[in-house]
Amino acid sequence: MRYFKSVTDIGDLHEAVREAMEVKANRFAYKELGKDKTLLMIFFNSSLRTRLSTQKAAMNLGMNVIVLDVNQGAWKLETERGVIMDGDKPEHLLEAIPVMGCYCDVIGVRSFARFENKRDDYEEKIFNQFVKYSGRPVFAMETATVHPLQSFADLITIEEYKTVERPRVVLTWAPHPKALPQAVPNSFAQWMNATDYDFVITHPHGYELSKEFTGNATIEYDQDKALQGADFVYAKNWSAFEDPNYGKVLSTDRSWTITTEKMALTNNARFMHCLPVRRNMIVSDDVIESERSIVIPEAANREISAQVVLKRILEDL
Ligand code: AN0
Ligand code: CP
Repeated sequence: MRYFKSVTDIGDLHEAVREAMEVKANRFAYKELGKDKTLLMIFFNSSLRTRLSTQKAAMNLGMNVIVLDVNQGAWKLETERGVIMDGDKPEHLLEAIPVMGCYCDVIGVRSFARFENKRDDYEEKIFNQFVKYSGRPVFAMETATVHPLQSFADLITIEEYKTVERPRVVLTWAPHPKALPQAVPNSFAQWMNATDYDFVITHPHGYELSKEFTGNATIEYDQDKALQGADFVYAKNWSAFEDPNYGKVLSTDRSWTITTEKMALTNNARFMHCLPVRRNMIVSDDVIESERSIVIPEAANREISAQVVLKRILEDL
């Protein structure tokens, strides 16, 4: 594998999950694979899980790891071509990227949607410049539009916890005070559509996601109806995608918060969230602390999804 961004980059999902289980059962089996190879992780945005789990995965494979927080300690980067650089940004991404490529063998990039220009976000301007100019394999650690390491971990988790062959998986919007990217729900929809699960998305009017990711998934505007019979409830906030509201918060309606009453509508569902989560906005204390909540094993599987991706990249170096 040279790039990891879309569900199609991972190929057959049954095979990917099988490999994930194998890695999970023996995570040090491939510690020679990454010997003398360096992973560079570049963060334009904050992270707890992605940072720790991806570094751990790389160490399991015997790799060296360098982490760069672009906004803390590195030069501020200009990302637009043609700008007269007389402002507060001393370095251009077009030099910085090939320089970064000199010091590593594999690059992971986290660069969220900026909500300044929808076209730039959805054309993945930043991620694609790393692909084009670094000369290295590049994988997404949440880009402007997708978070595939999260979705892969989510898939592994559902496979581990499902009790029926074809579970009903409900992705529900939930309220949040600040505008969040669509990357997590976009990827989740893309990956769920690639399975044979019964997949439903529920959100208030105005929160429609890009068809590029939701495809033919069922959209149900009535959350209570959507939750009926659910085996997994996957909560997430996202900001509006459709123009003219791109990147805006249209509602903080707390009747969409996942509570014990909402979970009672389901088929004794498991509760999932990628984390970080704002309690009593997205989900009540009771639900996230309940025995049906699997947010911690879900986060633990981030190490596994990252390790499968890094393993495949190393195998093809
Ligand atoms: C980010 C988001 O919603 O995309 C990262 C989630 C993994 N969340 C926040 O910024 C709170
Ligand atoms: N779920 C996730 O990606 O968390 P972080 O933003 O903490 O990395």
